[in-house]
Amino acid sequence: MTNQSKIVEALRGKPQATPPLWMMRQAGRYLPEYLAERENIPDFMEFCFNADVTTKVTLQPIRRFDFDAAIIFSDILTIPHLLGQTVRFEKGHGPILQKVSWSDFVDASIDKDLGTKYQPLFQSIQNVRAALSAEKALIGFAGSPWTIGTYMIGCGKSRDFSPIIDFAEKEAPIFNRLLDLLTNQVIQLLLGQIQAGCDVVQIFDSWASVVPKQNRRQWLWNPLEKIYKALKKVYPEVPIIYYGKGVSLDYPALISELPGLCFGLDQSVDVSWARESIQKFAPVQGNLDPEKLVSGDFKKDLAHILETLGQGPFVFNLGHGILPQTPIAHVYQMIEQVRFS
Ligand code: 1CP
Repeated sequence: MTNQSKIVEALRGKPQATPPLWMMRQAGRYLPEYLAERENIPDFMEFCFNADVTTKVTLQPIRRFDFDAAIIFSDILTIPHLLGQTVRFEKGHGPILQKVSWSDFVDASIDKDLGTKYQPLFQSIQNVRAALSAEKALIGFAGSPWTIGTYMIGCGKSRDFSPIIDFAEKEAPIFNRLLDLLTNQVIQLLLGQIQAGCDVVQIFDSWASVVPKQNRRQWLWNPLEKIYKALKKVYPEVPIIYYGKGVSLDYPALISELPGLCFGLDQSVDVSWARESIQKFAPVQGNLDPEKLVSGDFKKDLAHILETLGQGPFVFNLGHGILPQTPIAHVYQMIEQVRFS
């Protein structure tokens, strides 16, 4: 059965009278009910693999705000963690990944099947899908191979990406094998998520823009094409959203290569340009600045986004994840404006 929600319809190219909406990182630290659940399970990876709790927190923003889609609660770093590069989160630090020897790691990981280990996630997807009404979509996701790779090689969040680019260039054979194995893991994970009940999938490429122009084909677009083709072969009707932060100028070239792919716009993208260069040919999603949602000064920007993109195939979202310090009252105001203005 294919999903008929407004989001799925929009992502299949049909403009909606009122744009459907959800928010990247909508289940998370700005919500007191999420923080309360986190208190009970301080280990973040343990939290991610507890089907009962991920079911609950995935549904929290739907119950509170009635968004048009739920995004399954997990993290892009579950892949390295399950492959054996342990991921820890320390308060105020972000992720810390274990140091590993890359040639041993790649040799040991190349054919790993993580299907069994992902059972709690798939269970949670089944639970959430069963709890959602038919007009809501359930979104699955993964990081892009490049973005996951930056955390793996940098052993956490990088401020300076030059050591990673150096590694990718100087150790090209091993880096390319790592990207290949991540590409295969992302494919298996997304296929598993769709099989379990996700109606849409999104690929988060939050660090796409640090890739030098001459390396983008190899490090970003070839892996994306492989993922796109593998998913379309099995599930041609399931929309795929590519969110590449800071690389929207590359989108027009991807449209003809990857027909039907939907594009996430970050807050730096000029929406008039996006309408002419992207949305005439492919559905788009975005792009209110998350900082503006914190300050509350977003009415004009939001109106401009709706006016410019609202007539075409469009899903309203933020330009990046909601920030933890965002006042909840502002989220209600944003939704009100999208739905009733
Ligand atoms: O302390 C906590 O409670 C952990 C905070 C947290 C949360 C709520 C992390 C750690 N991950 C998540 C959930 C998460 N991560 C979702 C859930 C679904 C949703 O509601 O959207 C998603 C989609 C992600 C994706 C993710 N994780 C990305 C891509 C999107 C983005 O924001 O750029 C990235 C880069 C990560 C890595 C990660 N995981 C967690 C943190 C704090 C980070 C970012 C670290 C950094 O700033 O680099």
